[in-house]
Amino acid sequence: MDLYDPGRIPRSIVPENQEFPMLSLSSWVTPENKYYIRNHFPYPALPLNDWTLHIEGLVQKPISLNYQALFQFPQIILPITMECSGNKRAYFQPKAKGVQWELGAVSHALWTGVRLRTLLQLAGIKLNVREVIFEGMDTGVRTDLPGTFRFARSLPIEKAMHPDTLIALCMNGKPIPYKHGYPARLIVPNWYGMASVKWLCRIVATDQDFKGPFQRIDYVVYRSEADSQRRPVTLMKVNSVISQPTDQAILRRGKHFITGTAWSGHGSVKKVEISHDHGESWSLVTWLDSEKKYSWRRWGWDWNVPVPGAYLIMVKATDDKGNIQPFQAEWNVKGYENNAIHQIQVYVE
Ligand SMILES: Nc1nc2c(c(=O)[nH]1)N[C@H]1C(S)=C(S)[C@@H](COP(=O)(O)O)O[C@H]1N2
Ligand SMILES: [Mo]
Repeated sequence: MDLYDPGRIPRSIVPENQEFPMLSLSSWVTPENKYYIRNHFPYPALPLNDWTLHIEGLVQKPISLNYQALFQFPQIILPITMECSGNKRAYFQPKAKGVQWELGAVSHALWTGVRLRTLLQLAGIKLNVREVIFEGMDTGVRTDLPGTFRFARSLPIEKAMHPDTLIALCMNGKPIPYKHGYPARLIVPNWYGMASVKWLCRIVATDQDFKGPFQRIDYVVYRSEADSQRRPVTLMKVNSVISQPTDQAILRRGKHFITGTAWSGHGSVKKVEISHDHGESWSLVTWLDSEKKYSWRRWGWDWNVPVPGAYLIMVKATDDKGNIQPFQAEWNVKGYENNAIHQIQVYVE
């Protein structure tokens, strides 16, 4: 164990919600004991030897596969940045209800598993299928509806058949840790984390629109109860954060290396700019990681500051589709998709 190991930052105990400590960003791949955790329900009971993944609904022949059987298919490995759509919710003004995530409801890991489409083709998915539903083993109650629910989400058929949508079995080269979805979880690159259903038990192909509460009530962006322009949360917006120094830090005069990371679910991050003069001038950062599909890119910037004073440091990312982070995020009732420019105040003495 390292002498200094901050672990994760708790945001709720049951269900367990914890952030990656962004200030400790030091590797491209997030270590397993720091990867953020986001749960809606208490942890499900651990499946012992009888776990099987069922694939049914509009297919020629429903199939059931056990853990060992899934390892017999070709294994794909992909590095992927996963961000909770509630990341940075704590920074909305006015406040938005829900877990008050600051900077760290985002992490980056290597996921290994089977292409979902390989399994759907094996089951003989029918031509009229429009959505594929994924059910987790975790269940619990909600405040807005009577009854017990399972965490379940659907994907449009095009995304389900995408070659990089995986039924993952390993995270960072080892079986997925229990808290991250052992024995198998869905991994949906580029989408916010809610799509990547953990503790998978059943996959159902359907020609209907899935109406589960985690599809229709949660993960929908709207500005007021009366808003008729509602849209589902899907791709991660271009976003970036400063990992060091931290907000309100007191620094010595001289040289500092400002670091952070940037990502986008719309493409790869092309440019990160930093300002220390309230946004009057912007400088390009230096990349610490190369450009890689689905992955965040850490960056650094040498700041030589001979003059004492208070400085506002801001960082702004642009992706290859031309999306740029806004100064202010689009406020919405549920507090999703906050990709506002991250700014910190530091004091040089
Ligand atoms: N079964 C199940 N899958 C789930 C969730 C959940 O509560 N239950 N939370 C989702 C959300 S909102 C996010 S952001 C990611 C978080 O994955 P992690 O806990 O491995 O970081 O898992 C998703 N998959
Ligand atoms: Mo999430």
